[in-house]
Amino acid sequence: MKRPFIALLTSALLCSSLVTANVQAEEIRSRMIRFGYGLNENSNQGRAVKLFAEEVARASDGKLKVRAFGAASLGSDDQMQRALIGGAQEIMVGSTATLVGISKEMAVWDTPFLFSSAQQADAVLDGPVGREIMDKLEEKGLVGLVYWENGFRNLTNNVRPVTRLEEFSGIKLRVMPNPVFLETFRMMGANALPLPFSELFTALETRAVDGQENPFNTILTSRFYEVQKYLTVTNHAYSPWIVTVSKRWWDKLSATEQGILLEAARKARDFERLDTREEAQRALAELQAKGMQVNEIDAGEVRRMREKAAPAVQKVIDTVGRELFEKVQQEAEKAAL
Ligand code: KDG
Repeated sequence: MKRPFIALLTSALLCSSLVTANVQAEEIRSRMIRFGYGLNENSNQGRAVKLFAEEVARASDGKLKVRAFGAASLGSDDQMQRALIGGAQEIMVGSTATLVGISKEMAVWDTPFLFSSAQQADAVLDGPVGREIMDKLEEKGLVGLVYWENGFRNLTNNVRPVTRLEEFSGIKLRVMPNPVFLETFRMMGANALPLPFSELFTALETRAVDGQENPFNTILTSRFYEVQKYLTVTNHAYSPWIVTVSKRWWDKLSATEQGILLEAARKARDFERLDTREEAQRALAELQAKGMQVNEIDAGEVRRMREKAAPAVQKVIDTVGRELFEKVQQEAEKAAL
C-alpha cells in the first residue's frame, strides 16, 4: 500500500519542481540594465545601443529596461570591463583591442592589414574562430554576445600630410592602450603614446599629442576635425567592437532573459554594420567639407608600411600563439575568395 503512495508523492514533487524550473527558465523579471559605451550618443555606437535598448524593451514587454550611458560616462573601456567583471555594471560595448590585458587572444584582431573588406571581417568574426576567441572571455568573468563594427582605421595629425613612411617620423601619435598598436606605429617611425579614448579629444586639443588613428565615423562624430588638420587614408587595421556582459550577472538570468538580450544584440549588430558603412561612405566628404586636408597613400608606400609593421605581426603571434594566428589567417583567406 505504502509503495504506490510514495511513488505518487515522488512524481508529484518531481512534477512541481519541473514546473517551477520551467517557470524560472521562462521568467522575465523587472530589471534595470546599465549599458556603457565610449562614443557620443549621436554616433554609430550610440545609435546601435539605442536600438538594442528598444529591442530588449519590446521583447520583454518593458520588464527589461536598458539605460544607455554614452561618452564614457561610466568610464573608459578598461574601467567598464572591470566593472562588468565585478558585477557593478551589466553590459558594455568597446574595442577588442582594450580587452587584450584581460583575454590575450583578442590581440589577433589587432593584426595590421588583417582584413581587406568589411564582408571578410564579418565572415571571420561571426564564424567559428571569432566565436572561439569570444568564448575565452567567460573564464575571465565576461560573456561576449556579438561583434559590432568600429571599422577600418585611418590616420589624422596636425604636423604634416603623411604621404610616405618617413613622414611618420617624430609625430606624437596616440594609439589605443594596446601592445600591438604601440609596436605597429613605433615600427613605422611614429612616437606612439597609449591613451584611453575618453582622454583623446583633450589630448589633441591641448597638443599633448599630434595625431591619432580611428575610422572616418569616429573622426566625424567625435569632432576630431576641429582639432586635426591632415587625414591620411591608410586602412591600416580593421577594428571590431564587442558587446560584453558581466558573467556574474548573466548567470543569474533565466534562459528567456538571456535569449532576449542575445537576439537584441544580433539585431543591433546587423543594424550597426549597415549604419556604420553608410555613414563611412559619406564621412570622408563631410570631413573634407569641414576643412580637413585628405590624402591617399599609394600602393608602394602601403607595401612599405606592411613590411615595417612585420614585427607587430610577430608580436600578435607571440601573444596569441601560432596555431590560433594561423587559424584566423586561414579563415580570412577563405573569406577573401
Ligand atoms: O568605446 C570607444 C572605444 O572602445 C573605441 O572607439 C576604441 O577605436 C577605439 C579607440 O581609438 O580608442
